[in-house]
Amino acid sequence: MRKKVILITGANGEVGHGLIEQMHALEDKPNVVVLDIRGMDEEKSKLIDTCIVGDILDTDLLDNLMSEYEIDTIYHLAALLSTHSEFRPEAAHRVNVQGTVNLLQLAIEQARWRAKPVKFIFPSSIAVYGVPDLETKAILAPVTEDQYTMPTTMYGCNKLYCEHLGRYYTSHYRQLAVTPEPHGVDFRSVRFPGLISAITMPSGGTSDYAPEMLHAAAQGLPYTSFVRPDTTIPFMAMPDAIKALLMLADAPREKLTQAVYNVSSFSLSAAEVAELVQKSFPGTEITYEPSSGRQNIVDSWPADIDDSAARRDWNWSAEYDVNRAFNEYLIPMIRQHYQT
Ligand code: AKB
Repeated sequence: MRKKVILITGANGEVGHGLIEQMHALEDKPNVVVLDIRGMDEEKSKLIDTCIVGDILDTDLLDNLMSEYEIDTIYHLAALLSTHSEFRPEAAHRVNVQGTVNLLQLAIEQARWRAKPVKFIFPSSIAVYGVPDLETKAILAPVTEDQYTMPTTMYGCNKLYCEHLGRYYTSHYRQLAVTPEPHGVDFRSVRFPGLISAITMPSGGTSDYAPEMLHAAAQGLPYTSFVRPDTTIPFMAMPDAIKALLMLADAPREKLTQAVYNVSSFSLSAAEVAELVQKSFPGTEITYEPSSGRQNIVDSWPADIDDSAARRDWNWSAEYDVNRAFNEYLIPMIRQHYQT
């Protein structure tokens, strides 16, 4: 018999770490297998069953997973983020799109073997949006899932396309076959705003100025922001991001009316982030040297997103508004992390 497991790809990133901790804290702990090209930090390795060091583009490796495990749910977190993807667009396409197709195929194969759908949880991003200009951004009401999906980055294009692939694999895969697939992929996606963790630093994203500011201040370092002070996008504290993934994975299938859901908690300008950071770490020097390329990317992301579908279908609500996020999570945890 193959062992029943949850598979997490890209688990050594900031979302993966949070997810692994939460799963480990569950009374009914699942068996967790992680796949990450960088391996797993030692401390987090203790919380999982198996770590496979490898590439989601390695189809032999994925075939081996097939024979060893019964995979019940896949959290497919592995991706190159928006800034990194702009420097290596074709590599980003391979990892972000072909990697996702490989995992979707693994899910389909698994579903056939176990005669039950495999849940496929996919973090998407506000990078799927492309607001045409700052005038439009200034007057936009919170955007719904279907508005302004005209991304300007390779990462945004990749995420948007993979959302569609997930919907396709769930609802239309092999639609012309004589015998339709009775079981398949149960794809569910959340579109995250910029995420801020007190513990881990993101790398290669374009919303990174907010967590970078906070982590620099907590270490007594000055910070130069690569976006203007008025730059505004939605953010979310990491515990809410993990909560969203787990809630969506647990939601009854029949309640879900769409494949992709916005989730949101608070919007802040870079200057407002700086003010909150300086309140807790007085004297931190924060300056602004906008880099035109990255600025344009963040300017194309909406200032706020509408998450009413997630609220309606699976009772989503963020636990951390801006005050709770800073006063009860980010500041105390980051102080502990850096012992300041
Ligand atoms: C990035 O900046 O690329 C990510 C994202 C908004 O998805 N943090």
